[in-house]
Amino acid sequence: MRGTVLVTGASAGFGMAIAEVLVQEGYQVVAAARRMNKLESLSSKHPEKIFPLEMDMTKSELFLRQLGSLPAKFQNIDVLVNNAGLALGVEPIPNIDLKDWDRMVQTNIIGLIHLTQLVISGMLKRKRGHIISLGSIAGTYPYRGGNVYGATKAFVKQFMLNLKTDLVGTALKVTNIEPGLCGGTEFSEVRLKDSAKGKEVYKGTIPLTAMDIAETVRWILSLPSHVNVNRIELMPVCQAPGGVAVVKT
Ligand code: 8X3
Repeated sequence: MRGTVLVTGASAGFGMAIAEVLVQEGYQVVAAARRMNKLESLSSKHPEKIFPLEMDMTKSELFLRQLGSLPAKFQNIDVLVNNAGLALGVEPIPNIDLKDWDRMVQTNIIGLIHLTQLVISGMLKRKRGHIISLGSIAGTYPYRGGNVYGATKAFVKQFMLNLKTDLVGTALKVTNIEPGLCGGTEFSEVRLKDSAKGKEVYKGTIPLTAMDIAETVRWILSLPSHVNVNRIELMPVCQAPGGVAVVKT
């Protein structure tokens, strides 16, 4: 067994693909998310290797108890994959819903930092561990309507770089993965609050897939113990980082 991985947001998309790829790779996985039915069907495929854990990223006050309730063989987390996160809304300011902003901050920032802090203490004691977060290109490149979503991902990027800096001199690794346009997940359907419009986003493109991200995680974890990937940015060939806005009057 290669080690124990805790993947948040494991009920779909990136999280589910990462859980499946890492099980193939010889890890055992704690698959965390709100939707237990999805986690249970994932874990039924690999009952010895995947433990479903009900976890809502907006309820960080429960994390300590939830981690403490894990079966003994899943207690020592070697790799934390902070995948849970969401975008809500695509409208530019001021056409936003403050509840959406709060939920993104609560999930993408507060939940992530609280869980990371809890898991790191065990990693430091065991002198072994890797924190991997799913950031986004939106944390680097602004775009209209990206407002708080992009800002949460900029936070994640800087938090991960600062975490690496605080942990230098230990054996722990820290990585931020920053994907661009990625299809076949619930991301755009959640963001647009509309399934058909969410699918429309990818028409005429060949986006990244959840499997591309899972393979990136597999590669990062395969590197020798002295190599740390601080940040890795991925876009599909059909996307580019350019696009500085100019409005002519
Ligand atoms: C979202 C990336 O390119 O879909 O994290 O806005 S993109």
